[in-house]
Amino acid sequence: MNVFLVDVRDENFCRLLPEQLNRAGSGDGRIKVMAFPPLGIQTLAPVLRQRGHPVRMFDTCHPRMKAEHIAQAAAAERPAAIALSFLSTTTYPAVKQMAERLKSQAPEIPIIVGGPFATVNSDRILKDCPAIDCVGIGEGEELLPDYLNHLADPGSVAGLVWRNAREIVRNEPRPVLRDLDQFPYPDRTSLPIDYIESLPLDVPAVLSLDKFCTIQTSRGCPYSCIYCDIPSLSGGRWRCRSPEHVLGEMQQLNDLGYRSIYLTDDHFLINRKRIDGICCGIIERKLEFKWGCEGRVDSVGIDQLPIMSQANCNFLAFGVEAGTQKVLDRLNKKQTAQQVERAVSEAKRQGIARVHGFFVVGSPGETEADIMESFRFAARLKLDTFGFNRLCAYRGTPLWREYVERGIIDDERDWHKWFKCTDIDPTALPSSVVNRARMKGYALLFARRIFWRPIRTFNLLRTFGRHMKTADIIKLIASPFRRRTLTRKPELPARMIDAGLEEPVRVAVPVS
Ligand code: B12
Ligand code: SF4
Repeated sequence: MNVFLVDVRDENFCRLLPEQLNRAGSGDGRIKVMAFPPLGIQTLAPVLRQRGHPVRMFDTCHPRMKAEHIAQAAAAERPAAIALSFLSTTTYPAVKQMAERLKSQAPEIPIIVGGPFATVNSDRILKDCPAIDCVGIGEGEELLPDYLNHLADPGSVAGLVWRNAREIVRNEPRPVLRDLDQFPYPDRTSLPIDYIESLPLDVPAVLSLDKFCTIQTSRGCPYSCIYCDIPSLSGGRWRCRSPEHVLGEMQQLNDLGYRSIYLTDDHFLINRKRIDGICCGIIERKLEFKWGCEGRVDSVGIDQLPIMSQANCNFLAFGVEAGTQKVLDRLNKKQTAQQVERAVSEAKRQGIARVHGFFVVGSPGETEADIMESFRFAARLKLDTFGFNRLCAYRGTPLWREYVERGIIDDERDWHKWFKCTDIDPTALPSSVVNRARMKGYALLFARRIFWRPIRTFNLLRTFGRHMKTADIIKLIASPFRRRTLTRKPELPARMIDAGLEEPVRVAVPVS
């Protein structure tokens, strides 16, 4: 059965490569986009084909794969179903618009949606958007083929939430996949798009023009940081592919000419033996690509940094989050500043070229002094790059549930929104104070950087300089001091709107 697989993009996280960087333009109609590849549909396409279903893939970052083009193709080709894939809350309005457009053009073609946000909000999506016929919960490898084989009998498809006349039916759940080695490798060749390794910023921060792709070698995470959806998506369990299966895919990527690979695992550094197996394989097979991953600072994998470095790992991102134990504990991070220092130093000592720190500001209970301490902490660490984002609450996280219990969020009316804590939580500092502290913090961090680590700073700028115009590098450095304009901004909770409030009522200023 013919099926369309569509990755619906968040426009804030993809951008066509600027013309002047498109040196390697081959003139074959392929386009270059600064974005992560759509690994969800790339993963599902070959599984569907293996089960006998022809697939056509679309990625809406392509200028000729927008809603109108997909609607035209659907009207001409009449696929048996259209599957829309998307990751986060921020993309839901685009998905809704896409579904409405496709439905108006081809009403008889069923539309199924899936991905992390859809998994957490299935019933509500169906109530909210009549153009969407059903939602697939969780992993799609078995669910989607099962659905295509039972289009006339959706009640028999485990994991499906669907509309039966006006009633929304939630079928029995589908167990999570046990054997992740059983599936074919993702299809990275069908889409006419080259994905460029970049930072998702509002200036074109291209990291390299090497052939780039993502790979997922494990799923899930057993921790429970209050701002993270992953434990609720994975049931708090970590599952992995065997090193042999991963290496088979890596060999294929190497042979296809990929020279830069990013692991999108939620927690790659969790199992020492497995890291060892994968890294030894990369070395033995003489695979040529460089790769990067994310992990916790307290992971056993920190002991594997020497072999990771030998196996061409050149990028490692740690969730540092904050420089005070008080804030780390409030975030339920279950890590200490000492563990952060050890992990970052060890990564640098072992020669990992770029070590990145993710920080958050504007957490509940955080004071201005805490924010400044996070910046001072970042300045002490041997990090190469860092990002300080405002803490946000997404549905499915412990923080969201806390806000529902505290009466800040109305789950029924606010489910499709996401919030900056500073905008809604009276125990968080006001946005204006956080912005001011963040600018001050960045200024301090940059000054210390240039003074204490001039060579590293110069090398980093040189990396950017390889593919970026000087004007853009200046814009990039200035970007923390400018307001970023998102195409979709966080909203306010329904109760605050009812009460005509633009800020939470702060009865007392939080003290440290
Ligand atoms: C890599 C990644 C990114 C990359 C972007 C990837 C991309 N393609 O553009 C970057 C760094 C840019 C990014 C940015 C953001 N991300 Co992000 N990201 C991830 C991460 C770590 C992995 C995604 C991935 O590669 N998965 C691997 C593929 C194979 O899985 P998949 O796409 O989910 O597909 C599987 C299933 O979902 C299902 N499926 C998928 N599609 C369909 C369709 C149908 C019909 C069916 C039945 C099934 C199905 O089958 C697939 C195979 O099993 C996830 C965490 C996670 N584990 O999901 C967070 C995650 C999705 N991101 C998240 C967030 C919040 C964001 C941001 C909003 C962060 C921010 N404030 O800036 C932005 C928004 C980006 C966007 N919407 O495009 C949250 C979403 C939570 C929420 N409720 O919204 C997650 C869950 C992380 C978290 N800690 O909670 N992200
Ligand atoms: S932030 Fe990282 S460590 Fe924390 S629950 Fe999410 S994936 Fe796990």
